[in-house]
Amino acid sequence: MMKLKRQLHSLLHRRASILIVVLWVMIGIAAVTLYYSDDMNLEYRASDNYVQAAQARQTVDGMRRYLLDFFTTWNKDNKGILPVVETDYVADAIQVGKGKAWLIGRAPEKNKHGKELHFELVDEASKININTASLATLKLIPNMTDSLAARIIDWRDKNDTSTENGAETLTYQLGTPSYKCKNADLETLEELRLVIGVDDNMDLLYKEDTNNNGVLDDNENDGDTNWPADNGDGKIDFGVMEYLTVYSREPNVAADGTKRINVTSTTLEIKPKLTTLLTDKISSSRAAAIMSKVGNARNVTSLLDFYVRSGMTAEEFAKVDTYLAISDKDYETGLVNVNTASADVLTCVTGLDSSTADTIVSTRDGLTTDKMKTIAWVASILTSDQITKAGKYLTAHSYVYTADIAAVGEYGRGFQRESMVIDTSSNTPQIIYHRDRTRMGWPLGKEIRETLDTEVGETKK
Ligand SMILES: [Ca+2]
Ligand SMILES: [Ca+2]
Ligand SMILES: [Ca+2]
Ligand SMILES: [Ca+2]
Repeated sequence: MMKLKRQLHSLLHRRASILIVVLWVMIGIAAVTLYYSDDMNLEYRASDNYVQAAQARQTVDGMRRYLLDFFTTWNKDNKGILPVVETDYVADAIQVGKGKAWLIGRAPEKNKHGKELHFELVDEASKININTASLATLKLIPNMTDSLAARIIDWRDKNDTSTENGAETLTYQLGTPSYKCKNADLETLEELRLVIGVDDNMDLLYKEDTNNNGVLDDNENDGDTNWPADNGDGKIDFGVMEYLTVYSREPNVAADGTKRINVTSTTLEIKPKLTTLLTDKISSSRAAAIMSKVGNARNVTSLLDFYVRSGMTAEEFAKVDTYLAISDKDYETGLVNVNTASADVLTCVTGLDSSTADTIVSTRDGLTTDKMKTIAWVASILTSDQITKAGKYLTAHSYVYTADIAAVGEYGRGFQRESMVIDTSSNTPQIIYHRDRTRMGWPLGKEIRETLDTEVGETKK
């Protein structure tokens, strides 16, 4: 009997507790309802933003189609030539359906300390190729550490012999989790995180530019107040990712689809091939004169070297440039484009130094796009020693571009950011890398945000 009483009591008690809980929940719901009914607009806006987020994604897709279309047409007459923003394509506040899009670019020389956003495609040949760069070149990259440079070399080289300060499988297997050193090329830059030590020191990758827009945002210049920690000196300090690529390559195929002639070849058939080319594209008398200069030149090291030795004018060289290569490989990987690389990147190239890099950058500012179509314009800047050492790492062509697309939906709401790498080296341009970077946050700064808000205000009046 006592037991039953106790059970009943406990049951009632529990019921009472449940009732109290129910009451509390109801009061809670009422409070929440009151709170939100204060601003009914909020729920409306949430569903509205859902629609506009979808519009922003559609806008990115529209941009993707626009760019693939653009390069298909561009390739017909200008393969390997850098298209000029605003003249050849658009990149700033482009209306796509109900949304708008921007191509986040870089202008390191015009925009030294990262104050202003710049809109353009990013030429992958404006960066150092992490798979072909020497240890010395890697070490010269701003904010690179000697040990990371050595570890990159060990990560990609096929052997298991550690470079000084480097790390091979033996070291990787001591870690948790333990894995092997890759001993092969990097396929994406994100793969850097697998290189030992990088994941514990992510700062190396992006430094102050945590949203990777090339600009010093407020939180990137306020010291420790807001993430990330930065030095608050009003200048942008980039991580190593800014300077690196895995994509730069050019096909050893001329614009008309024929295989390029390797000017560094010492085989006998080169001479008649070159003579025919020069005769067809320039004239038979000039072909004879040019061949008398380069015909017996041993050890031509690069196109730049070939051009200088040949005694051609820049105009003559422009007529044959697309038919010439410096190897028999299908692709030349990792050449740096003198038309687009920053002084920081050019300084890293074997054989160049920072004062030469500065001269290259200041000289090209005054050049017409026509002059920039070949590498000839650099000949007067470099010493013959520099031509021998650096010439083989330089190009004037670009085939691979990053489109870093930021988009909003109608009324400037909703937001989407996607990066894609477009390889234009075949006749059909292809997207070889694609990444959603929406979670990196708003990359377009305060001004564009305000402009979008003002536009909405005007539309709703
Ligand atoms: Ca290795
Ligand atoms: Ca930034
Ligand atoms: Ca900060
Ligand atoms: Ca700084």
